[in-house]
Amino acid sequence: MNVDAAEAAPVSLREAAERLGVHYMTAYRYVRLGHLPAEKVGGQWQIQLDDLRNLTDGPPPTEPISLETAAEDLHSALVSGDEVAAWRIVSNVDLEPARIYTELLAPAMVDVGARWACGELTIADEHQATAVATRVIGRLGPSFARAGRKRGKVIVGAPAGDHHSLPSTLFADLIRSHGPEVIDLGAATTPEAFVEVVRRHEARVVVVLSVTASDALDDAADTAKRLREEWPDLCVAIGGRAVTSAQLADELGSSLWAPTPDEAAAAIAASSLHA
Ligand code: B12
Repeated sequence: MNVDAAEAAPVSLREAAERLGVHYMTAYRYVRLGHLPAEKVGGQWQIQLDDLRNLTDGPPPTEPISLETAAEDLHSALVSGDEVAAWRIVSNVDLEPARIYTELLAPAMVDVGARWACGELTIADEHQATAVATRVIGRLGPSFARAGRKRGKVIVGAPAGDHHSLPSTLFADLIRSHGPEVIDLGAATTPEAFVEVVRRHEARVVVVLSVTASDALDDAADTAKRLREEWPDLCVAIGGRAVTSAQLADELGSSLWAPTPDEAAAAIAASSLHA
C-alpha cells in the first residue's frame, strides 16, 4: 500500500483501489459498507487521502467472497431464515447493489420458487426466505438513492390480484438508482389506489405495473385501462416475470418494453423526465 502523506487532493475510487492493492469492486464494497468514506462528485466517487490512510491503519476489512459461493450460501441462509448470515454474505460480495439484486437475490428467490414447485421446499420455507429477503432489501435499499434533487416521479406497484411484493420492491430500487423519486405501493394494489396516487401528483408520473403471477395479467390490463380513462397520455409500463414478451406487454397496454430489468428501469426513468 502506498499512501503518500504529502498529497492532499482527493483520489478517484479506481486510484484508491490501486493504492490499497485491491480490486475496484472491493474498494467499492468498502465504500458501500461505510469502511471507506467517499463523496460522489459529478457522478464520480472521491476519496480523501486521510480516509484512505485510516483504512490502511485499521483492522483489515473482511475478504470478499466469490459470486458462486455467495449464491449457494445465500440460498441456504434464506431458506433457513438466517438473516444475519444473509446480510454477511450480501455485505462481503464484490457487487454493486443493483447486481446484488439481479445476480444474487432474485435468482435465489427464483430457485426457492422452483424447489417449492417440485415439492422440495414447503410454503413455510418460502415464507421464511421471503421474510429474510425483505429485510436484506430494506438494508440495501438506501444505497440506491441518488443524492441531489430528484428528477421525475414513478409509481410502482403490483396489480390487485398479485400478492408478490418483492419483485416490485427490487424493481423500484433499480429505477431509483437512475434518479427519479419512486413511490412503491407494493402488492395487490387496486386500480382505485393507483388512480388516487396519480391524482395526488397531478398525473406528472410514470406508472409501473409489476406482474409476477400470470393470474394477475388481466388485472394489470384493467388497471392500465382505468388509468387511461382519466389520463389518456399517461405512460404505464407493464412488466415483470409474468410479462414474457414485448407482444404480451403491448397487448396488455404497456407504453414501453425492454428485454432486461436494468434496461427497463433506465427507460422508465428517462420517460419520467417528460411526464
Ligand atoms: C416469494 C414468492 C411468493 C410469496 C410472495 C411474497 C412477497 N412478499 O413477494 C407468496 C408466498 C405470497 C407467494 C404467493 C403465491 N405464489 Co409465488 N412465488 C414466490 C417466488 C418464490 C419468489 C418471487 C420473487 O421474489 N422472485 C424474485 C424476483 C425479484 O424476481 P423477478 O421477477 O426476477 O423480478 C425482477 C423482474 O421481474 C423485474 N420487474 C419487476 N417488476 C417489473 C415491472 C416492469 C414494468 C418491468 C419491465 C420489470 C419488472 O425486476 C425485478 C428485479 O430484477 C416465485 C418464484 C419466481 N420464479 O419468482 C413464486 C411464484 C412467482 N409464485 C407462484 C405462485 C403460483 C404463487 C401462488 C399462486 C401460490 C398459491 N398456490 O397460493 C400465490 C399467489 C399468487 C398471486 N396471485 O399473487 C408462481 C407463479 C406462476 C405463474 N406463472 O403465475 C411462481 C413462479 C412459483 C413457481 N415456480 O411456480 N409467492
